[in-house]
Amino acid sequence: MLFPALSDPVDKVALRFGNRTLKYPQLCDAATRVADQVAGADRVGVWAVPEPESCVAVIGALLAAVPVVPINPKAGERELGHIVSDSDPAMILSAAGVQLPAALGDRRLLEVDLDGSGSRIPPEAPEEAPAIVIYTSGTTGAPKGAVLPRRAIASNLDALAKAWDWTDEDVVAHSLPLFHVHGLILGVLGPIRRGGGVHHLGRFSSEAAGAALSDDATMFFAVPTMYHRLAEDAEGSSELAEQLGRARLLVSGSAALPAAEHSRIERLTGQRIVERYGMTETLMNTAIRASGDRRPGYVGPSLDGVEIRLLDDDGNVVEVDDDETVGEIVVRGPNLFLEYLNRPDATAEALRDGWFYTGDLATRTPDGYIRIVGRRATDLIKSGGFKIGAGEIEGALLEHPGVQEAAVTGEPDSDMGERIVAWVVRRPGASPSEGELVNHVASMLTPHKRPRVVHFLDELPRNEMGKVQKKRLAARSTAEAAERT
Ligand code: MLC
Ligand code: AMP
Repeated sequence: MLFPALSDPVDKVALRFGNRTLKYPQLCDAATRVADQVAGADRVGVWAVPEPESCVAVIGALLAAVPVVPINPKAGERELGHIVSDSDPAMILSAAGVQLPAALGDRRLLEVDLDGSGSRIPPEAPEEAPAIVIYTSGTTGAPKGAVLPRRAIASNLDALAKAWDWTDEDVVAHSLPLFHVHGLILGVLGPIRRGGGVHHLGRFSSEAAGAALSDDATMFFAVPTMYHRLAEDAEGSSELAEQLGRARLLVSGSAALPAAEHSRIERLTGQRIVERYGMTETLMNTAIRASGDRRPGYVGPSLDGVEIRLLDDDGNVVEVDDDETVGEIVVRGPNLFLEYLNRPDATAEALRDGWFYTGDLATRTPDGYIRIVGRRATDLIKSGGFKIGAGEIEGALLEHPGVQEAAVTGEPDSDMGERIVAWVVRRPGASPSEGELVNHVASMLTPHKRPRVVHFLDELPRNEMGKVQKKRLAARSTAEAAERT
């Protein structure tokens, strides 16, 4: 059963978004109502605004065994069009009064009623049934829909609960978006599976995070960009530092937390952040245990039930756990997704003999601690914890009439981890500005995929095969940055 706490709901807060709260009995009624309304649908979309309706929609559809596609409400026309045509949802569930964009076409809209009440909780679906389809970027092309079964969600949340002593007494505060694994599965379904609370802050701010931890929250989930901003603010606010110090657990994930940031938070707040490492397709693979050694720069040992191997360049298993020999992380276990929707080719490439090839490069210590040192693909960028494919942005830039050639790289950024940089050759006679190109990408895809910097060049550096030499672009950018300082 995915949500045992809904079978016999107790009178305590399940969801809190600002001053809107839902207790378990109301959540159970409203979600059961959604389950009645979507029953029999092949798949439904959820317009994933950070409001309780989005959570009720997802939980209700899961009760009805109807697979859910959470949709980024800021997704641009191109991305929305792709998600809707690829996943073909029978209807879109949303909060009342939301204006849905034309790119959703003529999909039926269903407004979630928080005061609704349904008949009864339907019988539980089989463990292998698809539960959630999450769109995730690759190096090229449009995002792929990773189909996660109920088994992956349940087993992974239970493994995390064991790792973190996570119980129904915990309230998880966060301000993560509800259309990715981190915010939706860990940050909403996690607490509800435990029978605990979710405290969503809406938009991220250090002040809201501090206030939640002074109030009801016991755990805080965030990406490294947020911890960077918290550390910056806590430098000047002993009140914030003290509030962060009250947490039972501060958890970081979705991108590498620099060891220096880990130490800075510890110096300011007395808290040692717990890191975990995962992916859309695998959910969480490793985690530092609440009672374990919280080593900066390490994402901990594998979670219970999850097998991790490191493979060298020839595909052989790295047998030495010396924290020096680097290999690609491949993963096997109940946490894995089923497939990429409509993409058997991509599924076969990523999932071989039951092992998922993550593309992440790492070392392992003799006591099993994984240290992530890089990534196979240079065309994947992690910015603010969002995974972004360079090819997707290049494609969008090339659709601008003023752009003749485009290349996109990721560069180190102290706030975002990596920032998206575009290199553009303009068409003769055309002179699109940086702002125009940034807005073009933000509206076609989504604002978080927009380049933060655009360089205009006469030509892109290419090798004899005609391939753009991105390393030379990155070197050029580093040299320019050095000149500016
Ligand atoms: C800016 N904006 C624009 C714009 N420029 N809108 C339209 N056109 C433009 N040209 C808007 C944005 O929409 C946004 O609005 C606001 O301006 C600021 O945008 P931003 O600069 O992109 O946001 P920023 O403050 O930098 O965001 C930082 C952040 C965010 C950390 C809050 O990156 C974030 O939420 N990251 C979380 C990513 C995440 O959850 N990843 C998990 C993936 S799962 P508004 O209204 O939105 O503020 C995974 C697996 C695992 O990785 O292991 O967890
Ligand atoms: P996504 O596809 O958006 O789910 O992103 C998954 C990727 O995020 C992984 O393949 C890693 O590259 C990265 N990632 C997630 N958690 C961590 C972490 N704790 N440290 C380093 N990288 C991470």
